[in-house]
Amino acid sequence: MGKKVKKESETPCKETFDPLPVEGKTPATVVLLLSSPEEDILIKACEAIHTFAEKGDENKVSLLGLGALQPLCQLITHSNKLVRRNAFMALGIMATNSDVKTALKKIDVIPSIIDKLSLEEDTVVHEFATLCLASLSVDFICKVQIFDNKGLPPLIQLLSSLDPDVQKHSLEIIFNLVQDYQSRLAVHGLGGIPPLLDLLKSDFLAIQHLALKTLQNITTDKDTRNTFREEQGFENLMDILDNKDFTDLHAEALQVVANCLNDSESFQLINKGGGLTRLMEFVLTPTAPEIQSNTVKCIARVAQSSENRKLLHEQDVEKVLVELLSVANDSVKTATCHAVAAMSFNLASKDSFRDLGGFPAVVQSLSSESLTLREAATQALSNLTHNNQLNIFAVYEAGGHEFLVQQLHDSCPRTVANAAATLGNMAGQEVIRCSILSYGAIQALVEPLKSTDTQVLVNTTLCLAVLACDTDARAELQIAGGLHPLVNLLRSHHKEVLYNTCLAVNVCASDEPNAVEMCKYGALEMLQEINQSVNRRSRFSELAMISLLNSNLSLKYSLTGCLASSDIITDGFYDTGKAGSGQRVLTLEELSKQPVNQHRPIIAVNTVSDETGDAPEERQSNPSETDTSSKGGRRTPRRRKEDDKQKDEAQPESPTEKLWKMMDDIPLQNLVKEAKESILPLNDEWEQYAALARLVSRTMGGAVEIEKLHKFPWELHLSELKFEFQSNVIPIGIIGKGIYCHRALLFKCLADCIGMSCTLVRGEYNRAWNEILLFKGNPSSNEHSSQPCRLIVDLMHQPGNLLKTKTAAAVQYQTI
Ligand SMILES: *[C@@H]1O[C@H](CO)[C@@H](O)[C@H](O)[C@H]1NC(C)=O
Ligand SMILES: *[C@@H]1O[C@H](CO)[C@@H](O)[C@H](O)[C@H]1NC(C)=O
Ligand SMILES: *[C@@H]1O[C@H](CO)[C@@H](O)[C@H](O)[C@H]1NC(C)=O
Ligand SMILES: *[C@@H]1O[C@H](CO)[C@@H](O)[C@H](O)[C@H]1NC(C)=O
Ligand SMILES: *[C@@H]1O[C@H](CO)[C@@H](O)[C@H](O)[C@H]1NC(C)=O
Ligand SMILES: *[C@@H]1O[C@H](CO)[C@@H](O)[C@H](O)[C@H]1NC(C)=O
Ligand SMILES: CC(=O)N[C@H]1CO[C@H](CO)[C@@H](O)[C@@H]1O
Repeated sequence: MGKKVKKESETPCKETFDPLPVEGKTPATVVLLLSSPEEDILIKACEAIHTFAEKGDENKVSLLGLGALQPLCQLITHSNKLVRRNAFMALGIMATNSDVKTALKKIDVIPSIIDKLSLEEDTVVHEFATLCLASLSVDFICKVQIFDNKGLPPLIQLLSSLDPDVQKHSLEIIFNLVQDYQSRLAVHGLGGIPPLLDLLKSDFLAIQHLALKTLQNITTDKDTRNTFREEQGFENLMDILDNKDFTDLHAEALQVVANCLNDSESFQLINKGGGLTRLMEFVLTPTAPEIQSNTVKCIARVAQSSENRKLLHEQDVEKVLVELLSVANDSVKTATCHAVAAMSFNLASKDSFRDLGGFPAVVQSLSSESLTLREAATQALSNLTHNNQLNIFAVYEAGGHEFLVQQLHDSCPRTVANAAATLGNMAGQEVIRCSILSYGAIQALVEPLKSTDTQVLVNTTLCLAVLACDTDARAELQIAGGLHPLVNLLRSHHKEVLYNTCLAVNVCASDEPNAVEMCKYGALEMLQEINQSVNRRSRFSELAMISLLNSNLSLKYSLTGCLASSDIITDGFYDTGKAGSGQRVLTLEELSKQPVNQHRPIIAVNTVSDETGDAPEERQSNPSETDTSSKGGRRTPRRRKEDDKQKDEAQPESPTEKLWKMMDDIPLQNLVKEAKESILPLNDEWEQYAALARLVSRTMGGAVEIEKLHKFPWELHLSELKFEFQSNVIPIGIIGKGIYCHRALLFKCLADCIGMSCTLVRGEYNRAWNEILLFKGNPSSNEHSSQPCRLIVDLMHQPGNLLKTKTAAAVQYQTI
């Protein structure tokens, strides 16, 4: 404590008197004397107890056991001044013992003690009354009692006592009290600030410390700060900061300054008096790290307001900050990173920081042992790289992205969140994105995706959405098992998390394997649910759902059993039947390579031959390729590999043929041609649909009476085709006998090819149908209303019949 050493409680007995009358008596007898009716005896008994208690804790405890406490608590209110005083001396000393304290709490003594804090009382009474309260005031209940019994006003008065012990004890009580909200707010209103400021000039270091700590607590309140300013609090603090003899107090004084700097008024005040320049000088003079870090805290506080940031920037605060980053103390660096983050709301400051070469030091901090430093450094980087290309490249050049990827494994959620935000900022640049990915960012993001911390989730999902612009990244995410946790986040009820997750799902769905896997985890169902909630639905949830499905109609049909009229079937479409839940929908290539099995065939659509895009006529004119047999419109397609017998030879084809190709479907090409030629010219829409229906029906075995359906040998036919082509995949055009599901698919396929419009809906038990939308009225009547009419196309029983939805006929067509 340097030269100023607090005067420890010297012999408190300021007036001597003869202890003889109780000398030689046992403590038990003395305690009994406390009930004496004679004041002289009481005075002496109290004094003897004080003396005895002062000798040690054992004595205090034994006095407690002898029942000294109760009478003493009464004697402190005795009408005789000397009795009161001596009783307080005894009680004050005893109360420093924790057993006594515990016993004392059970006696309702606090009101009587507070009562004796009035200025009429003797200084000695003040000293021991406050000593007693100081002991008690560490306890929460006692604090409340002191407050409720209006203890603060007399205690604040006693801060100006001439006796340093009274000052110190009162200050201790007040410090304990202001740990709680209500007292913290009360002190300034009770005139506590001026005496506290006076105590900053005390000759006793302990008192100065306590006064600063108390100020530090109470200046968290805005009104208190206003009073503090009005009472020249700043000038007092600056005097301390300017005084080299007070270095021990600087760190605490700076804490108070930091609190006050939350108000722009304080900042103006401190700046007007040249305080800012002084702070900057202060921070650069090599001092204790605690002082440096507290000064930077002041700067960070100042930087909370945009005007202040401008001023700080004009004063080249960035230069100071960059220098501080090289101080070899983690506390200093941490505080500096916080200040940098705060300053980076100022755009010019962000640039200065880069121009001054600040990035390498921040990046270096990422590999520090200190958790808080890493957190602060990632925070600074996240702010500095926000919307700032040059800073992004500066971090990249300093190798920051590699360390940031490592931070994604950090145990501190805020660090992870900040690192993810920074990487997200950086990944917009392709070069950087590739480099980030090369350090395993995708793998590192998988764990954070399972976090329960909202901020982590917000930032990692966004980061993922940016990184997943890269095809390889998406593949990597799948391999790393990231799609499942990502899809799980679709359950989130946090707006931003959900929003970003949808964004990421949307990007990831651009690869079919990913889309398929995400569907497997229930992404579609969840998105459908989200789409039903007004609160949860967003532009991105719809986008995500659409891209999941529309990137792949085969998948959509398989999973949802429904294609809208806007879903246009194209070549490569295939119908695997209804996908079992959790079952992966295999690719057409995979399916066609499977050995022939007993399951229903996969029906594939392919209207083109390999080399040229269309012109089926030309092909048809080549007799070796087409063999249109008459029976049931049955047509034989040309095999892709030209000739069955030369399968082996066909395998090592030219290198340009690496890609697996679908079997050509000449009959389908012919059907498309026929539809175009015979149906499009019809000028009534009803008639067009009916004609198309008849064409489809004719192709697949003609009308079948509902009663004879079970005799219609479509299953045998399909088995034969599978056997004939040694494939589970059957091109739709070669099917000569098909029922609802095959016909509806062909109908949809032809309609889409020639620009007519219909849906395709799968029902149970091989049912499927097409729904069309036509305006009311039929060819025979001229009554056309503007009311559109939903119709089911009969392709089976009375082909060409258009059945109004929900009618008995339609329902019968749709169900068994
Ligand atoms: C009061 O200040 C002390 C440091 O002097 C600090 O440890 C304590 O947490 C503060 N209390 C409150 C409630 O702010
Ligand atoms: C100062 O403001 C910051 C944020 O602006 C806040 O976190 C802090 O608690 C405030 N401090 C005081 C002492 O009011
Ligand atoms: C850094 O400074 C803090 C005070 O701000 C101090 O507590 C700590 O011991 C210092 N660390 C080192 C390594 O010097
Ligand atoms: C990332 O998380 C931090 C909290 O750690 C938050 O302050 C910040 O706004 C987040 N960034 C983005 C881009 O959402
Ligand atoms: C989402 O819901 C809206 C309103 O219910 C609906 O119009 C839209 O078609 C739905 N989107 C998808 C993709 O299902
Ligand atoms: C649809 O998804 C399946 C299953 O992954 C895939 O095999 C097929 O190539 C995709 N087809 C289209 C047209 O997107
Ligand atoms: C744009 C940006 O990232 N702002 C952050 C900068 O740092 C502060 C904390 O100092 C955050 O609260 C901001 O969100």
